[in-house]
Amino acid sequence: MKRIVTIQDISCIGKCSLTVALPIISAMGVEAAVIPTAVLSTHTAFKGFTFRDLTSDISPIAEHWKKEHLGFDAIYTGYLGSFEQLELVSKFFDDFNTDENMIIVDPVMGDFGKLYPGFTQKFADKMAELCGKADIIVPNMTEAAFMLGIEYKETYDEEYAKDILKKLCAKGAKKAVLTGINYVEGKIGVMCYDPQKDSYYTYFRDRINASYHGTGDVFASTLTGALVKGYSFEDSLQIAVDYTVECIRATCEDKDSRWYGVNFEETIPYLVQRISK
Ligand code: PXL
Repeated sequence: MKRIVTIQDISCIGKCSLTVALPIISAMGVEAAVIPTAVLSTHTAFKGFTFRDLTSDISPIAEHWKKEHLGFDAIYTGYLGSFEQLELVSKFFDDFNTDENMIIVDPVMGDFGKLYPGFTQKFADKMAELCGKADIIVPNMTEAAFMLGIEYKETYDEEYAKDILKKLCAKGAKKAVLTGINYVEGKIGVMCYDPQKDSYYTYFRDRINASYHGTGDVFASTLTGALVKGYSFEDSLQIAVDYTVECIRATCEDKDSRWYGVNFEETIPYLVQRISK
């Protein structure tokens, strides 16, 4: 069985980060190993959340794994809460990256032009350095703008998105995927750039007029799972976008849905069926 290690926080309530990554990766038939970087009572969109930092556990966990000669088919990082964590994760990449496995970095830092609480421009600069070590990065436009140190644009065209992707890859990532791309009227999707082939790939779906927390985590977890399962990059992107759309649709249709995350649970059968074709 393939194995992914995912490094991010556990928000006890909030349907994001590890509470999303674990079930999705498992449902895809891939072992999910974790390094929880912090325990929060909720994600940071709630007021008054608690935050227990687990930075000091990262190195001992990694050292133990090295002793046991444990390895991973993919290393997937999400929300990271401090400069020290960025450093330790960078070291983790050095220790556990091989010619066979891949590193996927979701530089979780913000959305809609704003950074989440606690993040700064300096942090975005350091996150950009971590992204430089990745095989694939999956920022949204907000995260991309901060990592490039440019102004966030609410509206943009295809050329602008292409330029952003090129600039992101110039910082070292082997491929970049921009999520939540919306320059086509009524559509939303992803645009990717492969600098080795100098080629772009886009995949759009009809836009659903709703926005929920945790969709980036659903997307990145599914993408990583599909890649590890052996799907091509393009097919993996389609699977990840389609499942994310399915989760958003189910959330909109559910009158009892929670405001703080998507209904990825009742849509797991869709994902399982989708990858068993
Ligand atoms: O969904 C991304 C995410 C992950 N972890 C924490 C968050 C967020 C987004 O707000 O607050 C703690």
